[in-house]
Amino acid sequence: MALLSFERKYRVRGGTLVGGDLFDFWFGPFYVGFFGVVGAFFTVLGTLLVIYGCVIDPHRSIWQFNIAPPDLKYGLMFAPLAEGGLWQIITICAVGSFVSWALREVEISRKLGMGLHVPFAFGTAIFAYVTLVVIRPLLLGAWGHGFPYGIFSHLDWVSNVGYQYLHFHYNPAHMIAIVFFFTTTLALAMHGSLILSVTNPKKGEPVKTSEHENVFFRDFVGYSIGAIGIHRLGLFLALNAGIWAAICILVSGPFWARSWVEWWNWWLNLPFWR
Ligand code: UQ2
Repeated sequence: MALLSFERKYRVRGGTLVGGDLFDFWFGPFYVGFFGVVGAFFTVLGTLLVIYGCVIDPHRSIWQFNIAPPDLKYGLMFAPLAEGGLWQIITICAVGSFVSWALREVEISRKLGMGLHVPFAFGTAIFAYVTLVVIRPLLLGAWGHGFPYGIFSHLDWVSNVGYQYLHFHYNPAHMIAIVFFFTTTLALAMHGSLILSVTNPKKGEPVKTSEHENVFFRDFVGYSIGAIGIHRLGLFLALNAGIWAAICILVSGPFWARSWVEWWNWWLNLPFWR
């Protein structure tokens, strides 16, 4: 894709976190930077190892390929390559790749004198993944508690771990996470549809303004959160979806090892029912 004429103006030097101006250059439209190089290394190595893992797991359809974490007996040690070691190296590559991507976002934001909201938001998604495959397995004492890399296999893992706690939907942090996921889609549907509606007037009429956006919602629900407000709300909702998703699986096992249905006994045991 061709570089737009005004884009060159924003190709400013500096803002790097490491390496000074060693990797401070662009490859076509893409900023490289130290973390572009490190990220590319982990991405290429990780992808090749996933392909290798699929090749040594023969006679299966693409849906059934599986790169499993080590058996629980290996605890927190390195496992042989074909017995979960591959999963361990792929996990290191994935975390290295995601974190590099986030830090490259930081460098670009610093170059442009912007806030760090974008890398911060992506960091929340990384936190949710790291919680699943690093923090929770560490707290439970075995890498075998990580989830397997495969289409069906990771679905089976989610189902099995859910039933391990009898009924995962009774997990209060899971409930909160779901509410944030749903509210995020509500907010984006409201915002996306509102913006498209004001920018698509009848033929010959001018595009409507933010006044129309405010008035619509004041007429409709008696309140408008505002043009910046809806974006603050959206970021808040989306970050909380990821944060509570991480919390709900983190507490399952390390902090509550029984049925999530039982957890609600505190409600039945309140003194005023007696
Ligand atoms: C709004 C506004 C926007 C919007 C939207 C609203 C002009 C262009 C969608 C309306 C948002 C409200 C009423 C808050 C909804 C609350 C939740 C928890 C979903 O006022 O300002 O900017 O896009």
